[in-house]
Amino acid sequence: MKINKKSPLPIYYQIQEMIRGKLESGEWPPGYMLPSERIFAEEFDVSRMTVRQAVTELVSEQLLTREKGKGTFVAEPKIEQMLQGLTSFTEDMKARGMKASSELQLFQMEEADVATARLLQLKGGSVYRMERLRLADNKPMALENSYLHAEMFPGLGEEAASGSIYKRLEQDYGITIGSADQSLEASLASEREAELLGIVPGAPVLLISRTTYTADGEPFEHVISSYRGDRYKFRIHMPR
Ligand code: 16G
Repeated sequence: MKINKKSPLPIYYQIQEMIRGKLESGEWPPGYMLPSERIFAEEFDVSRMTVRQAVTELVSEQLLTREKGKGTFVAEPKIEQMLQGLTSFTEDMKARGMKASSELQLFQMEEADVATARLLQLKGGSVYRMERLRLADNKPMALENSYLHAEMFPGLGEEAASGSIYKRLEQDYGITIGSADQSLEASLASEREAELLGIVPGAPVLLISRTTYTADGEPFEHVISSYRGDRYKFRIHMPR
């Protein structure tokens, strides 16, 4: 493709449109590494600054990602998640033809803090605390920190964390999952979250907090999850 230096369209814009074209046609698929700024600049006989300007805008639109010391890549498409309907991570991924898996970071029984005890309406003070990195097709998507009502699930072991916890609780403990209250807010990845999620510290994450109830209205889990802001998009249908 040629840059038209006589065109009234700014050069950086022409480069940007050329890149957009390659993304739309699939010629540059997700994960593709873009040529370096230097090569781009030589090819189009423009300054590196101009190339950088074109690329920076596409990075801020999240169509491209920059990885320190590696280069600029075509971004993976975001997973679009409907907010209606109470589903599990495993179900969500399955519905997309993706394989859900988990890496267990922590599983222990502990005393609930005041806020968690209140949310779970605990009489005894114990919860199972479970921290799991959730992966889709082996790529990290979210870090989940769950607190489960310990008295409701006696003998729950660490192996329960490897598959779908919802399925396990329904099958082995006979609960019917009924509803959830959920909030969603913007946040920034901490050092630890970033390392586990494969993003840079301070990158945007979506913080979701969910309290889930059985069909009888008993709260059984409270979960705080950080979802990768570059991989997730939530959608809701709002009839008026
Ligand atoms: C979802 C839920 C989480 C639940 C998990 C169960 C959020 C925002 N939502 O990720 O509350 O514990 O699904 O998934 O984290 P599983 O049945 O596949 O283990």
